[in-house]
Amino acid sequence: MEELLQQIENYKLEIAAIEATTADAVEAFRIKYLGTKGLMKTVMGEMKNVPNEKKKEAGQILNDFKIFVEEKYNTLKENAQGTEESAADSSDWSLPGNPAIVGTRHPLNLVRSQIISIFQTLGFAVEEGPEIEDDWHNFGAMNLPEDHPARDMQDTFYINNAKAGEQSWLLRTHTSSVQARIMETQKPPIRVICPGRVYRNETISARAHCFFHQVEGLYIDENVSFADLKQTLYFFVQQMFGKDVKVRFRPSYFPFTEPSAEMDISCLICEGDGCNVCKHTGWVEILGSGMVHPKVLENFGIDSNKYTGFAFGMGVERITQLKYRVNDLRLYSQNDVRFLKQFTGVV
Ligand code: 2NL
Repeated sequence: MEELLQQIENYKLEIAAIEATTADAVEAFRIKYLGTKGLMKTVMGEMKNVPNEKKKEAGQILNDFKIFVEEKYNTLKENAQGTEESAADSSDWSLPGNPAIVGTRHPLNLVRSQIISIFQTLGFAVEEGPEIEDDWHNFGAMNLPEDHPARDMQDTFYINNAKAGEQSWLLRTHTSSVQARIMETQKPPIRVICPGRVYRNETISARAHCFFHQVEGLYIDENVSFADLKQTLYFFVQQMFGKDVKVRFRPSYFPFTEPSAEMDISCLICEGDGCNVCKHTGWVEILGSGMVHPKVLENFGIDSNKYTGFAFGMGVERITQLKYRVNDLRLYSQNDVRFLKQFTGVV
C-alpha cells in the first residue's frame, strides 16, 4: 500500500512535467495513461492487492489520481488545439504581395507589333502560315524559274531529298508562300500583311543569319497602281521613323513583281551627312516592292486584265537595326538578358 502511494506520487511528478503541442502528442499521452492498456488501468488493478481496511483510503487516492490525469489530458488537448489553429492563421493578409517578375519583350517582337499596327490602320488584315513549305507555294507560284539561284541547295534548306517528279519540302525562304495560300483560297480584293520567320542557308555572321523575320504585304484590287504602292509605303515609314524622313525608290528586280523597286530612307543616324550605316551615301535601303507579276496572279486564276496589285517585303531585323541601332544580327538570337532588357517598354 505504501509502495503504491509512493508510485502514484512519482507518476504525478512525471505527468505534471509532460508537454504536448501537437494533436498527435496529445493522443499518444491519452493512449499511454488513459487508454485501455494504459497506466491508469494498471494502477487501478492494484486495488485488489490493497487490504480491505485500507480500500476506502486507497480508493480515494486513486480516484484523485485519475482526475489529475484526466485534467492534465484536457489541458494538453486545449493548448495543442490553440497552437495548431494559430499556426494555420499566422498569415498576415495585410502584407504586400510578392512582386511578379515580368519579362521583357524581344526588340523584334516590339517592332513586328509596330509594323502590324501601322498597316492595320490602313485596313490590312494579318495572316500567318506554315514555316515548312512545298516547292510550289514557296517558289513555283512566285514565278521563280527552275534554274533560279535561290532554289539552289546553297541558299535553301531542303527537308527531303526529292527525286525527279516528287514534291520538295523546304523551310520557306520568304513569307510570299503565305500570300500564295491566301490567293489560292480568297478572291480579290485582298489586302493582307504576313509576318513570319524565314530561313536561308547562310553562314552566321554579324550581317547574315540562317533565319530572319519578314513582313510581306499584298494588295490586289481593281485599279491598284504604283502610286498606291508609293503612298502606302511612304505612310508606313513616316509612322515608323517620323515625319521628317525622306524616301526614294530605285528600280530593282524580283521575279514575282514587275516593275520592281527598292525603297531607301534618309539615314537616321547621320541625317544625310554620311556615316558607316549608310556607307556615306546618306540613304539606307529598307524594303523591296513592286507590282505583282501578271504570271503570279494568273497562277491563282486571278484575271490580270481586271486586277492589279502591289506587294512588298521587309526584314524586321533591318527595321529594328535602324530604329535601335543594333549592329550585330547575332544579338537577336543570343538572348543575352543585358541586351534584351534594354527594350522594355520602348514602343
Ligand atoms: C525583300 C523583297 C519582296 C514581295 C516581296 C510578293 C508577294 C507576292 C507577290 C509578289 Cl504574293 N510579291 N512579295 C515583292 C517584292 C519584294 O521582298 O527584300 N524582302 C526582304
